[in-house]
Amino acid sequence: VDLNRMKRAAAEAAAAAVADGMVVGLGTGSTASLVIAALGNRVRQGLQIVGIPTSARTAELATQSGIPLSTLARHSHIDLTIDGADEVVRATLDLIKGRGGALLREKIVAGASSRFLIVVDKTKIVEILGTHDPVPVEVIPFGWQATAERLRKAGAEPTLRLDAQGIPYLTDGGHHILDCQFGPIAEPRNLAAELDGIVGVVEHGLFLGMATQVIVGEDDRALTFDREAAGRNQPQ
Ligand code: A5P
Repeated sequence: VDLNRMKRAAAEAAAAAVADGMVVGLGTGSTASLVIAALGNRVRQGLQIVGIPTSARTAELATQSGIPLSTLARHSHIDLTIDGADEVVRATLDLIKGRGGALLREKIVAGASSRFLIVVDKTKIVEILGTHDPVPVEVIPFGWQATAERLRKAGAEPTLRLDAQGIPYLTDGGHHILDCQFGPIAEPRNLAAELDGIVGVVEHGLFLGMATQVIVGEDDRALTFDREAAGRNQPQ
């Protein structure tokens, strides 16, 4: 399978959903990077947008692509955010995110957006969250071992994420990430509530009821799945 082709098909379909005058949340990861490149091309052809980046890495990429950037301080309302995901349940559009380490800013930006559009290749589609991927949990470095113990009691097998040099990974917010293997997650809402209640946890990668649309790249085609508007955008 040619993953890049699938990612590009989804990314280009998503970039086409952006219109003049929009405030656009810019996601993080390889698929989101393809969206940023496609938007950069449209900006060069005259599209007028401002981007709100979800990571330092994305801010750099967007700047290189010629997309003007802004902040939530200046634009508290975002029209459309386009981001990748690590796992997607097609029936509910529930997600796991955060393999790229940007989950906290991604969740803040998504929560401030009218529409939250996800771009993935078809390998990300699962029946049940947790099938392939751990849930990334962003934690305060102070006492992270105690937080890991609490997560273990909640059913996780936590692993401290390391960077390429083998030292604990630091997020843009200066936190660590515990990649928490739960196995298939039967009740993601219960788990999200439990994680939210653990002291030392800053945020987790369960994005439930937030995505309004998912575009799935399948070879050269892009398939779109919508979610009803009811009850959306409640960050969990
Ligand atoms: C970043 O923190 C993640 O939430 C990404 O959205 C996710 O890892 C997707 O990245 P790829 O598009 O590179 O798979």
